[in-house]
Amino acid sequence: MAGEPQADCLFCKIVAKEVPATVVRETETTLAFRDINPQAPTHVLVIPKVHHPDAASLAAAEPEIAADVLREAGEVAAQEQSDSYRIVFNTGTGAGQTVFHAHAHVLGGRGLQWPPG
Ligand code: DGP
Repeated sequence: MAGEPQADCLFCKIVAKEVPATVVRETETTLAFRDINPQAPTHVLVIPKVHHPDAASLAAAEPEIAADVLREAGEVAAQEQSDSYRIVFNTGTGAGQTVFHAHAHVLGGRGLQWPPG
């Protein structure tokens, strides 16, 4: 069922504390932890605790939680003292999505080029 934990989902396992992660923020609905392969001095993933495969699916099914993810992304940037930062939602394998549990990348702490690759 939509939103239910998936046994084969890495980020559901991080939510369940079955896989360790360096958590920087946690709310009732979200978890923020450092990316294992950081692409910038600040590289934090903000995820909903509920399982949806990507950001648009989350927003369609549970818009309040999608808003929680966005708000927490801003809180992470503030906590990391990044006043300029980027929020990225890779969607689909062609865009580089490798984990099919909705997540925002919060990138900051260095200059970020536009357009991205
Ligand atoms: P994406 O490629 O957009 O699906 O982003 C998935 C990110 O998840 C990627 O930047 C690397 C990160 N990642 C993968 N496995 C782990 C893990 O076990 N722990 C943590 N903290 N991050 C992970």
